[in-house]
Order: sequence, then C-alpha cells, then structure tokens
Amino acid sequence: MIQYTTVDNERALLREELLSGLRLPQKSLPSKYFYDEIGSTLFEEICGLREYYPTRTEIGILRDNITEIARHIGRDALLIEYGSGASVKIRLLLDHLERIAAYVPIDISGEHLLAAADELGREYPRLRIFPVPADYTQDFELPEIEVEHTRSVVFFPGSTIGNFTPAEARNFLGHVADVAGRDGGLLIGVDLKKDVTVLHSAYNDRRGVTADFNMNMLVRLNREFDADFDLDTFRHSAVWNAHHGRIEMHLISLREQTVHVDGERLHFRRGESILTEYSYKYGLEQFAAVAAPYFRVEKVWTDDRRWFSVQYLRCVSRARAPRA
Ligand code: AVI
Repeated sequence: MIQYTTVDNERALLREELLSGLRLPQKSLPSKYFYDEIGSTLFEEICGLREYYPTRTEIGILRDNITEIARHIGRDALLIEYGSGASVKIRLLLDHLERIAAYVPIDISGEHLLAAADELGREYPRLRIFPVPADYTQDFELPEIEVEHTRSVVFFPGSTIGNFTPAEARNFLGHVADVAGRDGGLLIGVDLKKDVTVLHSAYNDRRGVTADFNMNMLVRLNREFDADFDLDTFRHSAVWNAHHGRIEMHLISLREQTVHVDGERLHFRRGESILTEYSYKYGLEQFAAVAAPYFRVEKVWTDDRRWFSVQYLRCVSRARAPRA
C-alpha cells in the first residue's frame, strides 16, 4: 500500500484540480493558483497601479468613514480577516477601533501569514493575534479562540468575493455566517458595476503587470508540474462578459500546439484560451440578494463615483447547506 505524505497528497490534489480544469472544453485554472511568491508580489504591484482603482478606492472609503465603521463593529469584537496578506487596510481598523478582543488573520500562505503577524505584533504590542493558516476557499475549522468578546466580525476586503461566482459567493457567505455566529458581522469590500472602459484598463494595464500576473500561472506550471508552456505563444487578455457581469481573465494560445503538464498532453487550437479568473462586479441590490440567506445589509459606504462599496452586514442565520 502506498502511504502518501501530506505534502505528496496536497500536491496530488492540486495536480488533479489543475489538470481537471485544463481538460474542460473551456480550459480553466483556479485563480488561487496566481498567488505564489512572485504572484503575490505582482498582485501588490497591481494594487498600486493608476488604472487599478479598487484598492485605493476601498482604502479611501474606509478612511472617510472609519468612525462610523468602528461604531458598527463595536467594542471588544473578535476581528477575523480572510486572506489577510500584509494588508494596510486592517491597520486602519486597528487604529480606530476603541478596543479589540483579538485579531485572527487567516491566509493560505503560512509563511507570509506568520511574518505579517510578527510585524503587526511589533506595531501593536497590546493586540492579541491568533494567525490561522488555512485555505478559506475550502471548508476549514476555525480553532476555538479563547478570548472574551462581544461579537465576531469577519473582515473581507478587496472585493475578493467577486472572484467567486454568485452561487459560490452565497455558499462562501454561509460559511462566513457560521464563523461569525449569532450577532456576528461581516465588513466586506464589494466592487460595483461601472463603465466598461474603466474595467478594461484596470485589467489590461499599460505596463503589463496584470499580464505578467496572469502569465505567472504558466511559469508556475512549468516549474512545479514539469510543464512545457512556451510563454511566447500565449498572451493575456481580460474581457468584460456582459451577460454574467464579470471581467474574465484569459491566456490565449497564439498558435495550434500541444503542451505537456506532468506527463499529460494538452492540445490547444489557435485562439483557444485558458480562463484563469472571474471578477464579478455587482449592483447593490444584486449583492444584497446573494447574501440574503445569511446576512442583512446594515450599511453601505461608497465613493463619490459609486465605483466600489464597503458594506457592513449583520448575520441573520447560521443554518446552511454543506459547502459544495
Ligand atoms: C483579488 N481580486 C479581487 C483581484 C480582482 O480584481 O479580481 C485580482 C486581480 N486580477 C487581476 N487584477 C487583480
């Protein structure tokens, strides 16, 4: 009998996930695969781009409304951040909340998470921090945090919710409601529908940082799964899908070719693409309807152009179907 080690097992699961997407008629790769060391650095660079409005717009909304936001969260809350990274956004909250029971950052990248928690611990020596390394896109158990608190509030900024389909987003929010529990809250960033030209430049920036970020998927496959993608024969493209209300990121094959990934042959027609990411843009009512089984929208803050929203949702239910 073969006994896989955990690492082997994780690799086997990831291999299957990647290859099953690449075998579909519309080839696809999971967007979480963007975020290795290089991908995370490129994403940080994207966040600083002139064309990429979400990050600075969200920070502006948080800054402009921080007192009111802090009032909604209240005192002595357990603050749980999903996909915490090295965020500046949490610092805004930490600086303005009167008292925090503890901060629980959750991130898929264990090393990043611990380094960021260390740094935060130095900046906020009185803050209790409980880092949890986990892939929050999968079912995971939040360990019991033995700290007295009034309520749990999940912080999920950046409109990462837009990277789920609405059905997945609802399912995910059900999981968040389980974590937040009775009287719990969710402070979430949700990107809004807007002029397509704004979206187009945000995801096809002039310097090509988003293109590098997208192409990094192939670089990773070459390195980690012995793939032989010729990077010169693929190009990045981000397009608005009006029917679904989402930006789609694709990697388009510039010619007919066969590529190998971990021993498996994959055929590409000229012009055929790999879909690497959805980024849904919501209307306010549409998002409220997605969240409705689990959360009631208590307050929405937006910027003057109504490009982006920060919303405080209150948990209304814990009962949910198991996650797909
Ligand atoms: C992480 N996520 C919210 C980003 C987005 O805008 O959908 C990822 C991204 N993809 C291209 N640029 C940024």
